[in-house]
Amino acid sequence: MVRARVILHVDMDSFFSAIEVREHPELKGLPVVVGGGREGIERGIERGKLRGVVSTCSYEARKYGIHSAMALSRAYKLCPDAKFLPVNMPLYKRVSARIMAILRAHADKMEQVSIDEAFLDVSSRVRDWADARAYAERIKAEILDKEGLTCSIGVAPNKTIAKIASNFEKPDGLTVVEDGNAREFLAPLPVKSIPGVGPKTENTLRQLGIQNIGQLASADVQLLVARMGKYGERLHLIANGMDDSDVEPGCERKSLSRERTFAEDTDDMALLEESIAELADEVYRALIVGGFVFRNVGIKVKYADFKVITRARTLRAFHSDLETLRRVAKELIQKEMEGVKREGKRIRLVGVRVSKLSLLGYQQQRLFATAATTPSAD
Ligand code: TTP
Ligand code: MG
Repeated sequence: MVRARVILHVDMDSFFSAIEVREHPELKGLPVVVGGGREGIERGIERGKLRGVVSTCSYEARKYGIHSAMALSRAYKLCPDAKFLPVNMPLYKRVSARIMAILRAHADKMEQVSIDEAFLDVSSRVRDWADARAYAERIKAEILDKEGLTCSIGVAPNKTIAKIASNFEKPDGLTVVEDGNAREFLAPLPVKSIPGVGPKTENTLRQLGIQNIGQLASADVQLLVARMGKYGERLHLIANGMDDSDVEPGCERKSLSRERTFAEDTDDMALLEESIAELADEVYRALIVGGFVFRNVGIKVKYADFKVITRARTLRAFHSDLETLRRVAKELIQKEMEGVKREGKRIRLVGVRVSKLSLLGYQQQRLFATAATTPSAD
């Protein structure tokens, strides 16, 4: 009988590009880069000028140094022979929803954290760590059988270690960290392997002579707290293999927003609309990575006198497309500016925000279940 909790973290391997390779088997084994829109890719390849950023790429393409969020033009320079494909979100969303449904069926509790990633609490379903490994192997086999895709799974007594473990042997990995081995497993890893530790925290820790998790585990907790407050205490616990955060079903994030301050205050409608459209694109990219759908779109305007207004509209149904996001944000700014034009006010900052979020998989299941009675899109 396992007394510790058994948590799985499942993360699909090179998700968007693996789906493309599945759909186009002739791409298997080749460097494949997914990113940008169809127009940008097709015209760009002719002119050698691709527009947009890399969403993801195959492991073969990663050998050339290509990675997510890199400009496509740079990826093209690194590997001109790679196959460049536009993002096909509707397809990836359908695949994601099916995979999340498979995972949900195997867990006491499941927490989807992005379009291709979830935590599963399987404590009541396995007898011991050997059984937990076999359980994770069965999940991998089922996803491969039903969807033709590989994933990596970390099995551990808590969420943080499970997440670190799923990344340990990627792609097609399976890493089991038993509760008794947690500190030993973590010790040699660099502190940046802890989810949430970025360059800033890494730098603070380096100044304290701490580079790997083992050093963090044996550091003086008072010193960490003095430098980093409560977060220092949490990091110390994590490094010692402790994290009692629960697998929480449902959507924790409430909203997503992006804003921009103009170099000079403006009332130029074309510039405002263009900025709103670009901010909507940025929000949309964050929605994709998070696997969210939205039901409320808002804008924020800060005037030259620093007065801030927000305007928002709740839609009748959940949406996940860029067109709706752009259209509603544009209508809101146009409406706001109609009144303002007459007063001759200038604008210092604009922002776009989506709220009333839900997770893609959850919503699609609900939509399928109630398709006959639910009114369609707003
Ligand atoms: P990740 O799980 O971060 O990456 P991945 O699945 O492509 O590769 P890995 O094997 O390392 O897990 O992200 C999941 C998907 O989210 C990814 O396939 C594409 C999308 N995505 C973006 O569109 N932009 C981004 O910047 C990132 C990080 C991901
Ligand atoms: Mg992934």
